[in-house]
Parts: sequence; C-alpha cells; structure tokens
Amino acid sequence: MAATFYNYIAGEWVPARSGKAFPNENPATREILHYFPDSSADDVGDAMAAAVKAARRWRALPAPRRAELIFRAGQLLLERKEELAREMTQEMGKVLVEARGDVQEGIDMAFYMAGEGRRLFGQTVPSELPNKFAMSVRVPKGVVGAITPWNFPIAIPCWKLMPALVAGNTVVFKPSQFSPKSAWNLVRVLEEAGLPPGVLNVVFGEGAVPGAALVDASAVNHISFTGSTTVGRKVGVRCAELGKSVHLEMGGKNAIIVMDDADLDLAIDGAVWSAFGTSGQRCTAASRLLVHRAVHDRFLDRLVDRVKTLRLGDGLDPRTDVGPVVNQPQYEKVLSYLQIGRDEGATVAVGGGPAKRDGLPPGYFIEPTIFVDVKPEMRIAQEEIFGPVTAAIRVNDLDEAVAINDGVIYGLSSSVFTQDVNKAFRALERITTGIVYVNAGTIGAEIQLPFGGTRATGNGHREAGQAALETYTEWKTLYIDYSGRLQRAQIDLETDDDA
Ligand code: UN1
Repeated sequence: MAATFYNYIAGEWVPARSGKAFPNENPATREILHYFPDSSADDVGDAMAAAVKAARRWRALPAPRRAELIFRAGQLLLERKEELAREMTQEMGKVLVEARGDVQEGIDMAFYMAGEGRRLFGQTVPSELPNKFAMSVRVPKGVVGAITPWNFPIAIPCWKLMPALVAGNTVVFKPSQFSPKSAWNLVRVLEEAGLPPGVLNVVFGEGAVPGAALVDASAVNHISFTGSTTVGRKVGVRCAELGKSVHLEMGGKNAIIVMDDADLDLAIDGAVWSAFGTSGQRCTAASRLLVHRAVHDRFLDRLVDRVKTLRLGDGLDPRTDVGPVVNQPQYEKVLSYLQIGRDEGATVAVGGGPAKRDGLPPGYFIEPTIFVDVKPEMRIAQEEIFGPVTAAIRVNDLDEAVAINDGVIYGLSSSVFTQDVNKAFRALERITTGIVYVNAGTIGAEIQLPFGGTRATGNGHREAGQAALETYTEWKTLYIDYSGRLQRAQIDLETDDDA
C-alpha cells in the first residue's frame, strides 16, 4: 500500500481538511507511488493564515541569520542528492543524471541566495540638498505564493523559495500534482534546516483548485508562477484585478540555428541534448532546428542516425537516454502533435509515434521524433509541444534564421552554432529571446544569471541571479534630513553657505 503524505502548515504535517488524497504515479511503470492531500481553498486559507502570522518575526530576523538556514538547507540537499534524485526520476520520469542535475540546481540556488543574506544591496546616492542623506533598501513583499511545475521539481521551487525566504518573505508553496514527493522532500529539508513554523507552508492538490485559491488569497502579496502560457495568462489577469504583483514564467518554442560553418559534431550533440533531454519537457527545449541549406541534409542525416541509437526506458536504468513523458494527458497531447505535423505536410525523419520497443515498461514512452520539410508557420513549428519532438527548417542565411527564430509568440532561449565570430555576435545582438547561447544548445541555464524570456514567455521579470531579488522585494526609499530646517527638494536650490 502506497504511503500517504501531508501538507505542511504552521510547522505541522496535516491532511487536507476534506481528508481526500490523490495518487502520485510513476510515468515509466504506471505504479502508484504515494498519495498526497487533495487540498481545497480551506487548506490554502490555513496556510495563508500561518504565513501571515509568521511574517513579522521572520522579517525582523536579520537577513544573515535567515541566510544561515538557507545555507543549511543547501547542505542537506547536497547530503541527500542521490536519494532525492531517485525519487524525482520515479515520480516524473527524467533520467537519473538529469534528476541529479535538477537537485544540483537547487543546491546552487540555496548557496547563492545564502550569500545574499550578507548582501541584499540597496543604493546610497547623494541628495540634491545639503545635510541630507538618501538611500534605498530592499524590504520583503510579505507573503509570497509560489506555484511550480513538475519538470524541474526541486530546481524551480528553489529558484522561488530561496530568494523569497532570504529576502524575508513567508511563503505558501503549491507544487505540481505530478511531482509532489520532490516538493515534499524539499520542504522537509527546509524544516530540518530550522525554518520557524509558518515561514514556509506547502499545500498539495490536484488540478486548479488550490492554485486558484492561492492566487485569490487576500493576504498573499506576490505570486510567482511557472507553467503554461494559458494558465499563466489567467493568473496574470487575476493578479491585475486584485492588485497583486506577479511574476510569470511560461512557454517556449526555442530554436537552434546551425550555420554552414558550424562544427557539425558539436551541433549534433547540442541538438540531441536540447531536443530530447528531459524527453523534450523543458521550457528551454530545442523544438526547432533552423539549419543552413548548405549543411541541412548532411546535418539531418547524421542527427537522425544518432537519434536512432537513443535508448528509451525507465530513467532509473543507467543505460537509458530518454525517459517517458510525465503522464497520460501529456502523452496524448504529444501524440496529437505528431498527427498534426503529418497533416500539415511535414515528413517524419525518425520516430513519429508511441514507443513499442521490446522490454519497455508500460509507461508513457514516445519515440524521439524529428520532423523535416517543416515550414515556419506550421503549428508544429509555432506551438509548444513539451515532448521529444523537434522540427527542422531549412534556412538560406543568418538573417532568415534570426527572423524565423523570433517569429513565434514565445521568446525564451535560442542558440547559434557557428565558428565565425562576426556571425555569432550578429546573432547575439539581433535575436530577441531572453537567453541566447553560442555553440551550446538551448538548455542548461546557470542560476547566477537571470532566467526568463520575452513576449508570451514571461511578463518582464526574471528568475535567478540578482534579478530574482527584484521580484521578491520592494524598494523602500529613505531620506534623512539633518539640516534642522525645512529643505524643499526641487525648490531650495541655492547653496547654503553655512552648510
Ligand atoms: C524549465 O525548463 O522550466 O536551462 C527550466 C535549463 C534549466 C532550467 C529549465 N537550467 O534548461
């Protein structure tokens, strides 16, 4: 019998008030691993009340002290990396090496943000008036609601929780229903690291109910959401109605540009890794390949040969290159795009359907698929598929490649393979996505730099690096006049000789 796990509210592990629970399924084997609380608005209300209650004392604790707890959490994640990675693979399917990388990304963020406890820099600037001091400091926003996806079940929560907590916010965390155990493991680590009760609360749930309740919760000041553009847009509209600040990280339709002078071996490695890593279920995945006509056929022939050698299987098996997709709805969605691509007139160069290989467990396996003869306006070249599928488009030159690259609603990540420094810099300058790589694929962002995208990918904010602090803090501007008389800014501009 699979064990049941609980929400964490006000420092206690508690079931949903309704007593209901939902199953957590292994996408490789379809076995039920655990049950988690199927929470409702009442449970979110309890978590919000706990976060409000804890807020005053938490923000009063000096930031270096808060950061020590985050540092301790980083150490615990490091100690448990292997165990956490295995549980992640079991519940969402990515291969073990990538699950380890996911946990590592969380560790990196914990250590980086722990350092921020002794920085959290503000700005001190001269006043225009004598005997007056002016500065700005960062203060927490209050209660933060964090809504996270299943594809990076430790890393993305860490992108949100670590900066939010170091900056002095309290948090209500609503993880994806498709990776609850990883979220539970992370919260347990933060509990053991010594976070006071109520500072971090986690509410599990199936479907939209607890997420919507969190967005609506009156005392939640800021929402940070990572997920689909469809849901994110709704979250953004609701936050606008309620006057809340909101940070959205949404879809992508990223491309690798392969120029005629590219190192093709390198470009093939980059394409395989970026298109089929995490079974293509990254918002940064390379779901388009824009290949110069002079190398198009050579590149694709070799890429297809390589993709044929990829081994599908359970991510826990060290021989596996590509795991399953995360669940039945996602499996069906990806398969429907394979049909859409054919109907649009694209050609399947490799893959193209459910994987029916001998020895595969009964999970959601799809053959790594490359479409060729793709036109930039086809749906498979415009819409986010979030599966092991990529679409190759023939291009004539860099300008055309850049135009096609940017000709989608999304703007997350791009990459260009070229040995020509002029072309590389031209691409870096012109491409309008939030992240651009040269001679590397579209995935693999590092946590000390801003992460996020333009257009329908985001709403102007960035995750990670210093940019993360912008979304979890408010600026407070402080003026101290020690002249002993009323000095009027913009008006009393004569220099005071007695100053
Ligand atoms: C995501 O796919 O939602 O750059 C995040 C990368 C990872 C993060 C991906 N560091 O691919």
